[in-house]
Amino acid sequence: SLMRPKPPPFSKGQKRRGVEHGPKAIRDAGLVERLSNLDYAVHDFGDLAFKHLEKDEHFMHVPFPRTVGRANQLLSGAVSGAVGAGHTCIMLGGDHSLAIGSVEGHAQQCPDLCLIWVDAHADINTPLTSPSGNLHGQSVAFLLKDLQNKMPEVPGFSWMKPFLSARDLVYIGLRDVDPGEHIILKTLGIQYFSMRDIDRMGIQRVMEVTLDHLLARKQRPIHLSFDIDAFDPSLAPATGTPVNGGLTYREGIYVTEEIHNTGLLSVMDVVEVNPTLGATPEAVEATTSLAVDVISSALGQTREGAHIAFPKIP
Ligand code: DIR
Ligand code: MN
Ligand code: MN
Ligand code: MN
Repeated sequence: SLMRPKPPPFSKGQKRRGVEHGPKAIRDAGLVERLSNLDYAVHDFGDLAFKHLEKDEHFMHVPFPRTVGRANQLLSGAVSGAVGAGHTCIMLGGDHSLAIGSVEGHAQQCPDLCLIWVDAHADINTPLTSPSGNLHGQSVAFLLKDLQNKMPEVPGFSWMKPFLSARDLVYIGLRDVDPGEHIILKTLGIQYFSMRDIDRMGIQRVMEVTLDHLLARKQRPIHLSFDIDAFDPSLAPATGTPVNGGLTYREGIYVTEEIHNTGLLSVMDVVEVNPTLGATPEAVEATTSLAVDVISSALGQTREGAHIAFPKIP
């Protein structure tokens, strides 16, 4: 099987520059080598070339709507092409607004996909509920059919229609949810596991309920959208909106191991790694090598070890 890192440098879904350097930093941390060691034939598509549009006024208080919309349109085509060619696709961000194009492109090939969103944040604001205006806090709202009549027509996004049902989405790791987002989560009955739920249930039970919720009726492709800020800031300091009390290393890796074990992972996003925000080179290195670990784990690296079929003890 062939897997393809597809890293678009991009930062216009939020206000802190630098996150567009995430893909290079994750590559430099050895991603391709690690995946090759897992016996994948890795094809690195390189970076997509996103244009910054000169005329791109705010929509309401949302900055760069056309630039973000256009970038996601391009990304959608790239992800759709890779998945359509039969490959597992890794999308490196860039900020989390890129999940709009990534999930949309995936859904073009796999309309029955389900979505696991691992994040400190719910990213489900609409332009009307968003306190910041930033599109990286609104990605999920663009995807959901259930919010269609709550979403204004944002310039730059007329190429897409919402396609995902609220019941096909599960959140893991939430701990910074805006009031408008909380109304949406509760009103739509979205399945979520906040850090409090992880404390209460343990990550093993959380994954059992997550996979049961999404896959019990029918096995289908999984889109894993992993915001590095889901991890505790002590592990992933180089990110734009860190929130205390996040996933431990072991909880995060357990999530990706369980998703790998379904055999259904189809596309994974890894976003919000910002190498310009680490306080020290070590802080940046910790964050990028964590990103490599979590991708490797999602693609089958195990903690217990592994061997090819039917070997003999040497
Ligand atoms: C906040 C922060 N909920 C917003 N969101 C972030 O701007 O909508 N998402 N940081 O990753
Ligand atoms: Mn996010
Ligand atoms: Mn986040
Ligand atoms: Mn963020």
